[in-house]
This record gives sequence, C-alpha cells and structure tokens, in this order.
Amino acid sequence: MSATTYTAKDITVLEGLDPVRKRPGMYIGGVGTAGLHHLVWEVLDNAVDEAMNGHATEIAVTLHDDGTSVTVTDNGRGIPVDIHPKHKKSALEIILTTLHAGGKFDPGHGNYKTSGGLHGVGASVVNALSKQLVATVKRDGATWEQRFKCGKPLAKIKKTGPARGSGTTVYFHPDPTIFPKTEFDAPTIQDRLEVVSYLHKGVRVTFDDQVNKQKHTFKHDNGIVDYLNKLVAQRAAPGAGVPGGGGKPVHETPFSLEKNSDDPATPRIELALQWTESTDEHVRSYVNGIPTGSGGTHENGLRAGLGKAVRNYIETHKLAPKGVTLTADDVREGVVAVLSVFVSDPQFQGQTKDRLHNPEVQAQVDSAVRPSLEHWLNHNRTTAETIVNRIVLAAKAREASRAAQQQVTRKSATANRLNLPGKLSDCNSAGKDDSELFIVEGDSAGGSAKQGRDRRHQAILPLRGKVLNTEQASLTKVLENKELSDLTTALGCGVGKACDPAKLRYGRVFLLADADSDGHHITTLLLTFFYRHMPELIAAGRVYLAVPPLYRIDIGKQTYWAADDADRDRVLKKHGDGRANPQITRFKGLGEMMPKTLWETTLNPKTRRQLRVEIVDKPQTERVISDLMGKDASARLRFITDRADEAQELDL
Ligand code: 28F
Repeated sequence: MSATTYTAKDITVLEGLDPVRKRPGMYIGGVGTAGLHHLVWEVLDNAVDEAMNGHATEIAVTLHDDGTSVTVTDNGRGIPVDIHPKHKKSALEIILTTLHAGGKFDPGHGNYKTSGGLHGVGASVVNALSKQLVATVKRDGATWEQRFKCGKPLAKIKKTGPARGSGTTVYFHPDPTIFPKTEFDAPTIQDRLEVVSYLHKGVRVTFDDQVNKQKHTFKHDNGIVDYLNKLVAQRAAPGAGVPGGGGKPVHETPFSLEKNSDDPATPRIELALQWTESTDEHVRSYVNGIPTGSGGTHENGLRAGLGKAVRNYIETHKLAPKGVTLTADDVREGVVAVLSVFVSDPQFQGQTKDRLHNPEVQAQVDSAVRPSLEHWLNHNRTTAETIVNRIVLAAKAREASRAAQQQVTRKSATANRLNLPGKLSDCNSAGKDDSELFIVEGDSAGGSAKQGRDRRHQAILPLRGKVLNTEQASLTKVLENKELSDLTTALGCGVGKACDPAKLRYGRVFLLADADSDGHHITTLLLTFFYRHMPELIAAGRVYLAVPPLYRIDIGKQTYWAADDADRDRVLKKHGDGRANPQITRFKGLGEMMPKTLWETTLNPKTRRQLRVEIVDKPQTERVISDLMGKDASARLRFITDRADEAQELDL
C-alpha cells in the first residue's frame, strides 16, 4: 500500500464530528420530525445488520416515558472494545466519535451495506446530535460502558461488571438545541419495527413503548409472505379505503419467490404477490430493508417479469379473450405485492432518495420473476385460471368505464365554456398560471366571495353542504356525486388515472371553509378527495388552504384579525394592554363577513395568509387519512377540533 493511500485513509478515520453539529441536515436530511427519527433508524440499522449477518436474533427498542429518548439493543457480537494500537482508543470510541469510521462492516464477505439514501451514515452521527448517549457492550464475559455528550466522550470506556451473553446497547437522548422538537412518535417507530420483522424473518423485534405503556413483539418466520397476508387482509376490511372497494384476494395462496445469492454482484430477491379485487395496484418495495416509496429499477423489473409471465401463460394455453386486448395495466390490476431486494451497492435517486437507480437490477429482478411465476401458474392451473378471469374482467371494465370517464374529461375540457358548472363564477384569466379557484362552503359564503374577489384572477365555486367522504368510494361513486363532479369539471384536469396537473384550469386551487370545526371537517373531506383521486395536484404543489379569520379585534382605531383562539390571545397580549377596551367579534361563518373584509383578510394575495398542502410523510398520511375517514364520525370530529391547529400546519 502506498504512503499516500495510507495517509488519506488515516485522515478519514480521524475526521471528527464538528461538521455534523454544524450542518446536521447534510447527514440526516433535516432537523424536523423525519430527521429526528433518522437517529433511531440509524442505530436500528446497525442492530439489523448484525442480525442480517447471522450474529443477532433479537432486537429490542425502548421509547422512554418522556418520549424524548430511545434505547436500542441487540444480542449480537457486541461492538469491539479492544484498544486501537495507533489511536490508543477503543474501537467503540472510534466508531462513535469519528465520521465514516466503520460501523458498517467490511465489504466482500457477502455483507450488504444498508447505506443508501439517508441511512447508514453511522452511529457517530447519532452521537454527535445527542445531548447524551450511553453505549453498553457485552463481550467475552464482561460488560463495558462509555458515555458521551454531544459526541464527546465523558470518560474512557469502563468495564462495569461481568456479562452473560453478548450484544450492543445504545441509549441516546437527542440534543434539543439541534432539534426544535425532540418527541418521538411511537406509531412511526412501531410501524418501522414491524416492517423490520417482516423483512428479516425470524428476528424477534420488541418495542417497549413507555409513553403509551404498551409492549409489542414482532416475529415472522414467513417473512414477507406474512407481510403480504397482513396487507391483503387490511385492504379487504370494510372501510380500508381501497379503490374499487373491498380488496379481497381472488386466489388463496400467494405466489412467493426467494432467490438467495452468494455472489455480491447478484442481488438477493424476495417477492410475495397476490391478485385481489381492488382496482389499483399496490407494491411495497424495499432495498436493503429501506423502503423505496418511489419504486425504481427493482419495481420495474417486477412489473416487466410479471407481465411477461402472465402473457406467456395466456398465449401458451390460448386463453386470450376475443374482442378485448389485455394491457399491461389490466394484468397488474388488483395486484398486491411485497418486494425486497438486497443489493451490494445501491444507488438512490429522487428528491427523497427513495427510488432505486441501479440499472442492472431491473433485468435481474425481471429474469428471476418471469420463469418462476410462469412455472407457478403452470403448476397451479385452477388458481391461474381464476387470475386470468380476473384480468379479462379488468380489461372489460376498463373499456366500459372509459366511455363514462371520457365524458367527464370531455366536459371539463377548457374549450367548451358551456359545459362548466352553472354555479362556477369563473375568472378572466382561467387557464393561465396567475388564476386561482376558491372552493367555498355554502351559497352565502360563495356570494360574499364572489363579490369580494378580484374577478380577473379569482374564480369561485360554491359547494353545498357536506362533501361525499371519498375515502371509501370508488371513482364511479365519486363521479356520480354532483358536488365532486362539478368540482372535477371546473378543475379540468381529469380524475383518477386520467388526472394530469398540466390540464388544470387554474394556477392554484384554494379550499376556503369557515374557521370552525364544521369548516375543518369539510376541508378534511376535500383534502381526502384530492389525496385519493387527484394526488398529482398535491404533489405538484397546486392545492392550498385559505386562512379566513375567526375573530375581528378592534382596539382603539386599529383592527386586527385572528384565525383561531390562540391567534386572538396573541393579538390581545401584543396590542391590548392598557388601552381602550378591545372589541372582539367572532364570525359565525364566511357568509356574514362583508365582501370587502373577506378580500382584505383572505383573498388579497398581498395581505392574506395561505398554506400549501404537502404530503410530508406518506405512511403517516395514509394512517391519518384511513384512521380519520374510514371509521366512525365521532372520531373524525374529535381529530378536527382537537388538532385543528395541527391541521393548519398541513398535517393533511
Ligand atoms: C444497538 C445498535 O450497533 N450493533 C452492532 C456490531 C458488531 C460488530 C461491529 C457492530 C469492526 C471493525 C467496524 C463485532 N465483532 N446495535 C449495534 N454490532 N459493529 S454495531 O463491528 C464494527 C466494525 O470496524 C462486530 C466482530 N466484528 C464486528
């Protein structure tokens, strides 16, 4: 080895943690809730690696009762504690106090790096961002401990007593000077642990949630097949919000595939797959245990292999129906699948680094899936026949519903003004980027908005009363609903699979509802509609919430507006002391507001507040939406009043 290489390596090893504290976002993607939870994933990944390499069988996570600190334990070999001859420090201390100094294992022994995306930057990053971290190692019959503060050791590693067995324990308490909010979300951790137990079959994963006083154990000897069974059962339950309603499986036993490999150049592939009655396709994919929400080359390989296998089967057995052509979408309609691949050098792409980019993986997954699925179909002829029938049905339904859908899309085309809903007060600049559509609750509010708006750029669409809850509704049901079909027509962008933000007739779409719990409910229903049937509009950043005032506060000659009680109290505290009696008016609804007032407070782009709707955390959004909208109405309203302020933070 040349001297230069040695020096370079040495410098890498000695790199301290200052950069992590200076720019935490570079290492964990941000200091918001997602960044905070990355700390857990980071430590968890190391425990999972130890299990994946066959050294640990148990992983235990504790969320301590204040909700701001976590302990992760595994029963693996324990991080080495021997003193490094050159640095005169323990291996443990080097791992926890230097950047990129391992923690990930020597490559070339059939190990897979979990590093990729934002994961895998190492336990030292967690240490740097924790006001306290305690590492405990059991190894060779002794227990060792070392404590740290903001990444700096408080003392040398100490032997604290004897030990039975071996393993690593890391306790950490994130630094509140780095993270604005240090409360962990128990369900987020729990969901992740459950997924880990599915992706690493046989590993016992426990979660001691001391905030909610609950203990959970996850262990799945059938790995992702168990995961698929759970997903399918969940989606088949009434009110699960599965498009097409009811996602019952159409055949009993799922198809599954497991392809292991000793060659680091060929990925390990696991797949479990089942056709259901649902009209969408649902694939959960993972790369080295990391969720790939935006898919990528492994998912493309699955789709290609799946399509070819089924087509070959249909051709071989001359099962093609007369008069309808089967598309690739028909073949995959209703498929629920879990795909997990382990790649030695994963490349992640996309804004959230959740799409696999490695081009070679596509062909590898394709050529694993195709022969194996075709073989399975040929050996399960009854099941295969059921699946083919289901696919033919999908093709027929598609051709039948296309006519209906085209009608709606045609109606909404910009060309024909006459087809727009009668109650829409359009604006002059419709079709241009500077135009805005306000969806307003009720005719009387619609009247105020119509008078108060800037008609050159602002269109008003009043909706009457409660909107259909679309969480459980199929696209056909949605289009049968007058309010929603008018809305769809006014938007002009198409709905469901046909939704195209480029065709939206307005630059922005605002939801404008009363600042009370009824109003929040309507907003939630509309957001559910957008989320389920026009998610592309949200992704394109075109959906906003308008923020109308709930209070008018007159103090002397000054007028202030407040969106909620907290806002009102802030105004009173800031401007109210010692002066003339404040006059507080609470608006009963938008309808009783003067058009001029509505303009000043809510519509005027120069003075209004607005909130852009974003999906920050997809699994959490899924959970909130299906919890909220899928079950009883009382639970819904409780959320909306309890958490109205949070809803305004775009919790959607
Ligand atoms: C609570 C989180 O971090 N578990 C870990 C090990 C085991 C080894 C290891 C870890 C050695 C040379 C870096 C033990 N014996 N859980 C964990 N368990 N790290 S992290 O080694 C780190 C490498 O460079 C380990 C033999 N080899 C490896």
